[in-house]
Amino acid sequence: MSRFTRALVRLPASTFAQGLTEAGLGPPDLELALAQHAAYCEALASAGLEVIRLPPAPEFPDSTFVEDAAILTPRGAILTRPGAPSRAGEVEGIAAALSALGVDALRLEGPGHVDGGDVCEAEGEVLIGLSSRTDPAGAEALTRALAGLGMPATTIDVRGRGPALLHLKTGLAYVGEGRVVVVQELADEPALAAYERIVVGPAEAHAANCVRVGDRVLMPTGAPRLVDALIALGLAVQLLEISEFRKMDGGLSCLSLRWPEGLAGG
Ligand code: CIR
Repeated sequence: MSRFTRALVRLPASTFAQGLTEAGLGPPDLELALAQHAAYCEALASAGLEVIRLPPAPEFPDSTFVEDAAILTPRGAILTRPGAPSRAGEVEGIAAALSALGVDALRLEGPGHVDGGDVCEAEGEVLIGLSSRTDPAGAEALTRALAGLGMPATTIDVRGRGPALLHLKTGLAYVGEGRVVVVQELADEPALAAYERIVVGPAEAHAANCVRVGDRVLMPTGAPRLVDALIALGLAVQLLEISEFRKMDGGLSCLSLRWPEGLAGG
């Protein structure tokens, strides 16, 4: 499992409420979103990461969800081709930020689409979700690009696996030591057979999008059973309130691009 040295984030913009969402949880409060984002950044910093904050990009309402625009691996970075047309333009800003930080990212070839939220680096392999955003052509292009970096990939189809799975990582997180947190819909996925699966029930499904950073797992509030399960495994848990991001279909992982040790510029 990669250790992370830095995290790249982008502050929510004034247009945040105009982003894509199917959550049906009502409009987000920007002031509260900014406060929750600040707490998220503090949690990353207290886990030992250098946090690099990009300014808001109001022309892209969803641009605070930086994870979807690039994939950072210990062997190199890859820019995505987001599946939602309104988000395609986010990639250039992330490319420029990465370049300024010493990372020359590869570009995916071909017509396919990939969102970073569908890409999960686990133990020695990269899991790629096929979703409403990442299509087979995109997954194939990404698999080729990862192979060029010496990283094998496995594809998991999350389409039709529960209405809430926007991305693979909406329902799955790699938390280290060969363990994944998964929603029930992915619990019996053959591609995950080699992993110890920590299954979250429907009432806590939102917490399957959690993030292991350093010695702790960052997790959204409202999932006490999962907290107990992780603590029982010897993991430390830090809870964060991300209600305003959930209103826009976002989770904890989407809010940062985490820099694996070994990646240039780290
Ligand atoms: C979108 O629909 O693209 C944004 N409103 C939410 C993106 C969340 N990103 C992620 O799960 N990786």
